[in-house]
Amino acid sequence: MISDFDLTLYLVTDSQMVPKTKTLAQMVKEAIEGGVTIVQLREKTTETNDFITLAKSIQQVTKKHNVPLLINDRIDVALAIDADGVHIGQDDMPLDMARRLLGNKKIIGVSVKSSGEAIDAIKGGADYLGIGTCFDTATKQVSEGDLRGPVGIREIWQAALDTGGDKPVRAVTIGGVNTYNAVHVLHCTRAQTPESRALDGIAVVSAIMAASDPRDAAKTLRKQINFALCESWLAKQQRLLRNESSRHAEATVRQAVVDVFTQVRISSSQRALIQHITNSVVTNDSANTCLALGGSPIMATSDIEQKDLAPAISALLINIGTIDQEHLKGMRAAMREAQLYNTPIVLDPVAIGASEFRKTLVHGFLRDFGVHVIKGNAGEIASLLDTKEVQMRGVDSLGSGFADPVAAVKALSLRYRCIVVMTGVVDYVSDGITTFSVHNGHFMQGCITGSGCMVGTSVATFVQAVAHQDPLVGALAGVVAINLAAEHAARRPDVKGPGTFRQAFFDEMYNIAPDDIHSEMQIRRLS
Ligand code: 3NM
Repeated sequence: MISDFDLTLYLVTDSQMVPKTKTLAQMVKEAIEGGVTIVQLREKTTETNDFITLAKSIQQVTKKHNVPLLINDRIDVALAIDADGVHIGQDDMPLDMARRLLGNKKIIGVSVKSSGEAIDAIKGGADYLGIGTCFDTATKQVSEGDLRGPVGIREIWQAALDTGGDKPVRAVTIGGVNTYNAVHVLHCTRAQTPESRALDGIAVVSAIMAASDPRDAAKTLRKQINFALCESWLAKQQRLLRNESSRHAEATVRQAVVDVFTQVRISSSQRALIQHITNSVVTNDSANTCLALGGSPIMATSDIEQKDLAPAISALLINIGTIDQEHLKGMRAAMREAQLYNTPIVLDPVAIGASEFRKTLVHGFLRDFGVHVIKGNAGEIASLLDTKEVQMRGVDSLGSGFADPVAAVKALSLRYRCIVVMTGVVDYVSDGITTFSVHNGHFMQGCITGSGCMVGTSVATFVQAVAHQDPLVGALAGVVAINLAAEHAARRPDVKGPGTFRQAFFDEMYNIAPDDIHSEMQIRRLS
């Protein structure tokens, strides 16, 4: 078995995408200079002789740069030019025959679309897997039933890892992967065991082959991959999991929450821009919440301006409360751009259980975009988990909630590889490994409309400060800060009911100080 090759950025060629001014060999050369680590020559319609000539010209480039060249499907062509290996699909020559013909010194990769195929390929001695199809793609005809999304890809990856045992199991994913979604794909496909292992890389065709500058495209992709595999909080979490299990000790987290709160407050001369696309009931209250807590709200909903806004934004809050087609377009555009800058997204799936439309829409969001935080009440979390344990009526969660709330938030967090905040009389905040409960808050919050949405704003305002270090702490700071402000407001003698509470609530959000957080925060580590 060969394992000394680098799958980080895997280019699959398509000569039909090459512009008239360039040759395929030039494109491959530029792509390698930008950071491609392995190349697969894929020619579905080229005659054998032309294929061999083309393969030789590409091989000159790959050899010079010390990058392996694999041939798609055609073992005869691979043998003829002494390529580094082949990539075969399920309908191509069987793996054992290919291995007999090529021997043990050549790389053989196999396309797999299911756990069963992955298990067979691993048992059969494949050197790596190409797991597909991640997203829809214009490059290859893929039936809708073969689209897996990152969560589906992860299930296959996990099955491969479970089968491999001591064998070095390696894989990339393919299909619609590009600079916008590379980080999300690599995050969300992380297996649970061992130690939330990530895929070895991503395979792309059009993201490089159809780019006007393949060098630049490869460079940006490498930057995103590096972020996902080395610099992001999930990469850090993976490293920590290996070394230390008590990183989220309660005392450490308490201090970290105070620190994040202080950091957001003292930087108010350089307030972080918190972009909201939210519902029409709470827009004004959310903007005021953000401002009072130390952020700078921006409530731009049109899809047309998201590209311009994205570089300056520190966090994006998406709240589907009063969703319509225009807002939906704006939300998708904003999330797409946010991904390019690795800007944290806080998703509030308001009343997701109320209609099929909302459910489909949110599941589409979670398939296509990586969110840092999902915030919802028990009914919304239940709907996302596809359980009827907690029912909803309209925007409200009914009954006493989950029998095991920790298990619920952990399950959702592990499913989407994000922080989950579940609001209620007691709030729960989890990163899938560690879960905290928050016992601050006041029943008056339930007497004004939009108090749940304000928690979303608060979480976005604080999580941005530590989104790539420790978003669990940022989310906790957001939940604690707003709940403590509610307690302070409700205690005031001038508060007589919802109207005066609402006014006092904003005052107290503005007045709350790090010392208050330190002395009045009520959090408990539950797992
Ligand atoms: N194989 P793009 S999808 C060559 O699912 C290929 O196995 C796939 O192209 C699979 O990066 C695909 O342009 C095309 O979306 C991927």
